[in-house]
Amino acid sequence: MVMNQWEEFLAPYKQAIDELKIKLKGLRKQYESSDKPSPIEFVTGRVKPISSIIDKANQRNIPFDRLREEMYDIAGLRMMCQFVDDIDVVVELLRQRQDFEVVEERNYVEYTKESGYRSYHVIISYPIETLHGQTNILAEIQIRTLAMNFWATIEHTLRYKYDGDYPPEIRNRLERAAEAAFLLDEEMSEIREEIQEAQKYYSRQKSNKHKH
Ligand code: 0O2
Repeated sequence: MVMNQWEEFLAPYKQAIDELKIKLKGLRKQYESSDKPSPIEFVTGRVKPISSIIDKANQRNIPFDRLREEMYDIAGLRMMCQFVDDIDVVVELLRQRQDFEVVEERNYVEYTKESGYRSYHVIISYPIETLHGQTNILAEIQIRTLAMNFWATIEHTLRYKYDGDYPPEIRNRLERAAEAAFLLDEEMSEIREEIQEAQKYYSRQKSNKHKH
């Protein structure tokens, strides 16, 4: 494909990212103006760089005329959560939306990848309005905790440097870091329960005081 064709091909993906970022960030804003704690910490989105699309298409033998159907993550969004339990809440919010359809879910939180990667992937079919009518594109939303995101970001950088072929020392450290991220998530979940119990306790005390 020449540059003009790429621009034309990527235009609906760019539009989808712009729209979805506003919509998903809007969810967080709605939580902020309610009295419920937000399960969403922050949202990011990007259109996959052309060079990465070409690399992935070559690795997976995807012909360019099948990219729209077979490459799910040309439009990619990430929703970061503080706690592991928030991930299920966010996934349920996505399932219930009327403005797109969830077409596939991949649960790498329960089924950790061999690399140590954890994240929940939701693939959606998203309708885009263009001058030539409506067209549906696929987008991938990755939902993960801050700890999962930290690990995945570092591992992704190293993956490029070593082309996935890590020296044993680095591989070992990455495994340990994945365990540490997992433990960090567990510890934080424990603290969350403590906080919620304390909040319940104090609100009970307060209402008792009012009664006497
Ligand atoms: P980018 O844009 O550079 O992040 P699979 O067949 O399972 O290998 P597939 O079919 O592409 O992979 O889908 P999958 O696994 O659901 O999602 C792929 C994306 O998930 C990747 O995109 C990463 O963003 C993320 N991911 C998956 N596995 C790992 C991993 O081991 N480490 C890290 N850091 N991220 C991972 P790309 O294509 O790498 O592109």
